[in-house]
Amino acid sequence: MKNVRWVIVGAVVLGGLLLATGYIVQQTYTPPASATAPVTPEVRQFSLHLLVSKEGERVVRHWIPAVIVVNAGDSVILRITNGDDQSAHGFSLGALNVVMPPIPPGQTVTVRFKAARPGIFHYGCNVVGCATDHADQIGQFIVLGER
Ligand SMILES: [Cu+2]
Repeated sequence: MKNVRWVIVGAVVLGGLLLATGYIVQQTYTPPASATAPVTPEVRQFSLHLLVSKEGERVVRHWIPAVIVVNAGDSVILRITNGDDQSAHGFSLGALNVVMPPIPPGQTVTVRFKAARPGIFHYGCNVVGCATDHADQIGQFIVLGER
């Protein structure tokens, strides 16, 4: 009988704590404005570089940044620099109809376009045969938004 009484007291105390905790969490939690506000299209600018580096004896080229994230509807300005002083490289983000002619060594070009639809797209060099690592010169362009 004594044990049953302690079990009941424990259950009442535990239930009270859970209710108080739930009440406090409910009273103090407010979602951040960014989670509730509608996304307003912005103009987003990025500098994108095709950088040349060495991995051991092998010369490799990487787009930096390798991932660009924008919101659907944003106007995007890309300043694209070919950091390779030996050969021309291009830029293509075909899924969003962005295709640039070959960029001479060391040169920078600018392109402006609208991130018209959400998705995960790939960009890369479109000068076939530019270098042995041509196929590795890729990056991701992520457009956030509801489909
Ligand atoms: Cu290339």
